[in-house]
Amino acid sequence: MKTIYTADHNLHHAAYELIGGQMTPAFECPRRAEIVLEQVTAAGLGPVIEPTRMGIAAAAKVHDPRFIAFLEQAWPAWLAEHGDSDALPMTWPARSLRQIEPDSIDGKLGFYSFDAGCALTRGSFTAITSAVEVALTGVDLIAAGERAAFSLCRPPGHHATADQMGGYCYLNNAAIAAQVLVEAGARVAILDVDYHHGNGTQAIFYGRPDVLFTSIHGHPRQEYPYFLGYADEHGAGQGEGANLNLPLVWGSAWDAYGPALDAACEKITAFGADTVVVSLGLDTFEEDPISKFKLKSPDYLRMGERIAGLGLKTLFIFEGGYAVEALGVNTANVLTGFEG
Ligand code: SP5
Ligand code: ZN
Repeated sequence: MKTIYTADHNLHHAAYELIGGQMTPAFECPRRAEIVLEQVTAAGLGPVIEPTRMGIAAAAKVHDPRFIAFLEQAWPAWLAEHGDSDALPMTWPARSLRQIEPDSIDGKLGFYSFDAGCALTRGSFTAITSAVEVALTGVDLIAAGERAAFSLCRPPGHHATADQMGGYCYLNNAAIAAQVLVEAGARVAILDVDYHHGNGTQAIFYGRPDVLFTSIHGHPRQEYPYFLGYADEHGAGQGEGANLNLPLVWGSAWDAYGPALDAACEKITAFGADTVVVSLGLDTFEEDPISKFKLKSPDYLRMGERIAGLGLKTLFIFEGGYAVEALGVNTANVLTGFEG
């Protein structure tokens, strides 16, 4: 299958994140995409192509245009206020507070985020734009008749909601791709295998019957994003039944993960999907520095085989995974297992 990639992702490089009370070098770093590119190439999975430069107009199909405008305009405002340091929010419109967008750049950063995991830097918006283009070029390949494609994008997307960034995610690459596929006539299911619940993707499609969201992730009682991802979230209104969460406890290995993946795949088949968008996070790996599942490198071959067993058009979209040394091999293993 083809991999879509551009070096533009390097323009987004946060210096630090606050984790466990310490300023720590950002886990979501450019090297992640580089090592995946190296290993996808080494595995001989197929050509690597540049994205088509179509811009991000399609992002407004799932995101609030005011949020997109904020992302575009935040850096110059931050630079004028604070100088050339990473733009980070520190105050949020939490339960007792008013939900009104302020004029202050610090206030806007809080208004349009749900955590402090999303630094904006000088080149971030260009990288965010390129990630959407990488995802949408994958859509174009599928629409043109390819069975599968791999959108190797950074920054990731699945935590981003219609109007909030969080969890290293700014625009929701997978949700935008799924929406464009739906509008092209596909019946779309999303399979989110990132270790963290895809709260943004779930929220975007929660009231809709036409897109199925399925996710296997660390249990929100224990794990980020803490406030969504429970098993009793089935969808709302017209979307009732089109959401399936399969939370697993810390320490889960393939013996628990494999049956959860089977359950997600059975739901996708019952939904009658003809296309699956895979939010491909590799932070389920046993050596991931911020996660607590125990998948091993060969398990990713089995993951790819099981996804191929759906027999659907498949768009893989890169999400998380922070054990950088093994990240390339683990990603290539999913795609190799899929190709069979
Ligand atoms: C796309 C994606 O994978 N985003 C993940 C964002 C996670 N941010 C919060 C991480 C909290 C980690 N806490 C465990 C610390 C282990 N020392
Ligand atoms: Zn993750």
